[in-house]
Amino acid sequence: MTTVREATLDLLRAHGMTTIFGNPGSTELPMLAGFPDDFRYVLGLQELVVVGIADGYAQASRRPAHVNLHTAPGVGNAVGGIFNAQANRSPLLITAGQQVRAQITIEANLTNRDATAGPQPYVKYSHEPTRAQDVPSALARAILAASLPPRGPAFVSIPMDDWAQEADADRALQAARRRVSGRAAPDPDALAELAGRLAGARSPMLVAGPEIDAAGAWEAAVELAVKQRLPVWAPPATGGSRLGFPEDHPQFQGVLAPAIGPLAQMLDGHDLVLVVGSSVFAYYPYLPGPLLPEGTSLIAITSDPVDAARAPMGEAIVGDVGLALQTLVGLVPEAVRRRVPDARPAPDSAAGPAADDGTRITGTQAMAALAAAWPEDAIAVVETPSSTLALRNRLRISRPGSYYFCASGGLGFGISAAVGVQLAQPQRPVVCVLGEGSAQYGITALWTAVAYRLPVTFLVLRNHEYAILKWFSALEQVSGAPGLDLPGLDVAAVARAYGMAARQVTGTDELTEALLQDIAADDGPRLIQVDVAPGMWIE
Ligand SMILES: Cc1ncc(C[n+]2csc(CCOP(=O)(O)OP(=O)(O)O)c2C)c(N)n1
Repeated sequence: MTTVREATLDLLRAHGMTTIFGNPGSTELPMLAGFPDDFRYVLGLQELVVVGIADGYAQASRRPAHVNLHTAPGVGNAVGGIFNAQANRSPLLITAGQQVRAQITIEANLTNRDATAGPQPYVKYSHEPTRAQDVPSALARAILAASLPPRGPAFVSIPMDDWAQEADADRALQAARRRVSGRAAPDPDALAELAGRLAGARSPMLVAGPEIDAAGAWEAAVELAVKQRLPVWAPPATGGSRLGFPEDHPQFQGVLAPAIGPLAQMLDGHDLVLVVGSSVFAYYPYLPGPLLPEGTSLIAITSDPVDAARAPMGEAIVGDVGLALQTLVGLVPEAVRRRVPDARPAPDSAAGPAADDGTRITGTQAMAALAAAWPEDAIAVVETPSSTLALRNRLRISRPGSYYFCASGGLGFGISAAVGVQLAQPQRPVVCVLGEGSAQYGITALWTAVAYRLPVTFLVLRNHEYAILKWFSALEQVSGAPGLDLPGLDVAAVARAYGMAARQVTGTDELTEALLQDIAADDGPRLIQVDVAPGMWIE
């Protein structure tokens, strides 16, 4: 007899999903019993972190990842991470344990009441099979739903007595064999019309979004920009989970402002704005103004029909952004008369004046030190709110798959995702840049980095406050808000308690030296903490 558990393991093998990211409880033990040798279990110590690790792994491997959660309280802890994963378009199969079927109606302890409602509305599919025999089919559907564009998490709740039941062998086999391709080509007529409009535009520009990276389409984006002499912008950093274009390219102009009024001003003078692989737009905060300048048209290409319908302005073409870019490159003529925009000036290597008392550097100086130590093949995982723009400007990342940021703004992503990215990309150095406040939300993932000897370098910028919230306070004309200071947090000490080599450094020279050493080391994770002055660091 084939059990539901055996059929499920075969299904996961058929999808190459032999890594399970989890935090176990009693309701998951029957699934994990006699854990097979060809599977790997990656333990996270709290569910937000488990989802974040899987999110990083799924993005950096471009493959669906399996998260296994404890019943109701585990799913509850995970919801922030699930929210992040849907914004990041991470394909996650999320399973959770449940009471035995005979005790669900009487709501015995640990019953996950209305289990399918828990992760809503952030999952693409949420189901608790009505029969044990349907578990493999439900999981197959969840894997396919998660993997189809727009990618995202899908959830299945599984009563703990289902695993030992006899599977429906035929259904399970058919479920394991299913494959669905989701790379849909955009309407060729719409692309042909767009190519004509691009060619005829006086001053078109390209906004290159995160989906280009997820689709492996950097090359086509560069070809289109070069052939059409387009100035290229990144969408607002708020939604920029990945980079869609080399930021050291001479045609790259910078990152768009995140608010309605200032963003529209940056589009001024362009008659056609082509947005590829980005939502239109991840606005925050609210600074009103017209959505588009007079005389500017906007056309977005996205694989997400919901995003296409939701956008507040412009036209949209739905389809795979890689296929769209390749087709457009073939259709558009070489633009000859258009002026190629000037490259952005290189950042000042002196990185500006020192901060006040000599013991603290600026965020800009910290990012300049990071740039000085940056190996070309390194990957940045970023959760440093007041220094994100300085990081982008200083690193000017030139390779695809080298930048991960949480598109939803939910904290707890950084440390966890860095662990997942390093698991997916063991050959590349991973550097995780954190604010000391942000670090606390995913802090237990430091333990996972130690336990699995993952050579991530964590850089903590400590400014003793929630600097970005003070910046927002000024913007929102709020004064006297409590809870914005963080005196005395020592992330290096916490890291040491988790068994990680960690040190405090002072000044840019010490910081650069420490980064060079720790990024080169490959015997496990290291953490460097440096004191920075509070402020918003952009240059
Ligand atoms: C889960 C979650 N809780 C709260 C917030 C609100 N929040 C946004 S930025 C921030 C402060 C981050 O502080 P820190 O990492 O020290 O960075 P800094 O602003 O000082 O650069 C907070 C609390 C959030 N984004 N996500």
